Amino acid sequence: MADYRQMWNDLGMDLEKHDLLCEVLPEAFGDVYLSQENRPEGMDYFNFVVSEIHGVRPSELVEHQKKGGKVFGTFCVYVPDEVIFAAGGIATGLCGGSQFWVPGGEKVLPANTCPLIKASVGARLDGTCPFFKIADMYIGETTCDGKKKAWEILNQEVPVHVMDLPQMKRPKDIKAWEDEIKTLLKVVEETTGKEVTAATLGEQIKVINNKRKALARLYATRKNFPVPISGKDTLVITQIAFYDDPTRFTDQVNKLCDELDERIAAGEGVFPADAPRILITGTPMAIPNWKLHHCIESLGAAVVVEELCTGVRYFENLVDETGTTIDEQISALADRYMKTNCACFTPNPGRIEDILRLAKDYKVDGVIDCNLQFCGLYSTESHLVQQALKKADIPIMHLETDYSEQDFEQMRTRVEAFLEMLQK
Ligand code: BJ8
Repeated sequence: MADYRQMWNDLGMDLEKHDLLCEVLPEAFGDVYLSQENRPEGMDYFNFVVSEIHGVRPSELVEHQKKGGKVFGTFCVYVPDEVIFAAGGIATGLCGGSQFWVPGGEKVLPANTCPLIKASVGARLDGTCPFFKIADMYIGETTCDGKKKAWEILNQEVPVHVMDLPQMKRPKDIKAWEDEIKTLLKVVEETTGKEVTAATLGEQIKVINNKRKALARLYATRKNFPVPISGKDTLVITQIAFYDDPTRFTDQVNKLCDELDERIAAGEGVFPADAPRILITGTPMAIPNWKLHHCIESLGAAVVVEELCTGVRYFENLVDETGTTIDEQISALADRYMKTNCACFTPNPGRIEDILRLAKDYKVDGVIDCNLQFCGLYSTESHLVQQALKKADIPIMHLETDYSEQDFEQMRTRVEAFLEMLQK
């Protein structure tokens, strides 16, 4: 990695502690990613972005701030990036996916809080992630209890604007989300000092839709036999989507897809055509959480699709681009975002319908429903997910895990048994 110490120092980071993270990350990436065979050449860009994760993009964000720009950190796929970019801001995903940050979060949070929240709070309080330090404002949401309370703690460090996400999908709830987006627009305008116009918002709706289209194209390549790209590679690309420059990212994904199209035409893949095909559903996998994918794929099965926020929930459904006024555009944004099916909604039949549809479209052999420990929403919804899949005669296994490596062998044994069962 190039030398970014001056920047980290200027950001007030804990350099000594951060050095420890810089030591382990490349090794983990090497073990999980670079050890794969026959990877597409188009992965080079994404390898580079991960290898310089705390340097390349953070320096761009700092440059943006030097020119008077503002950076907004987000934690959920319901927060519309379009509005932030339209006001001249930059949105960057902040969810923490490493065990490294968990102890820092546990200093202020109950131990029985989900690791995603503990890691996110720990990354900020410990000063070991430049993204958390750079963001001028965090945008929270009222999705789960743990997050709601975490915003109050983080607000002592950095301004947090919380969007009140309705938890049902009646017309009045969609209207309420529209109002929340309008409030966000005002808050962002006040922070950046730039007005959002129908022209800038329309332009950013197109930019983010193009990113969604590129990801949809990438995922569609995985419907093929043999699958031309690993689940691990697709996961890291999706994780990068949360913080990379959207236009550059879209170009790189499309370039990779051109290569994947050639592979498909030549019948080339990364797993044998008869490798078991797995769909993963459950809680999001924030970077650098690659644990389950690594476990499944090192056992010879292919992860071909994810019903996750770091999966299809991030890019399915486009925003209608025909609105010509800000009100029309915000209504289109509310419609699109409220189509996402998170377990924080009640009832949430759309998620089960999505899983069944994806299982069919990607011709999966089995589903692994995996939630992070202490996520009451997804672990409770798992009952209904398992019921529906059993009814549809689709093999399913439920797993609960955290960010540590302690349960890796146990996870491996269970996944192995599940894969054997699929091959009988
Ligand atoms: S849309 S999944 S990103 S809320 S933090 S709910 S794991 S206990 S992340 Fe999420 Fe938005 Fe929904 Fe997606 Fe559970 Fe942990 Fe809460 Fe979590």
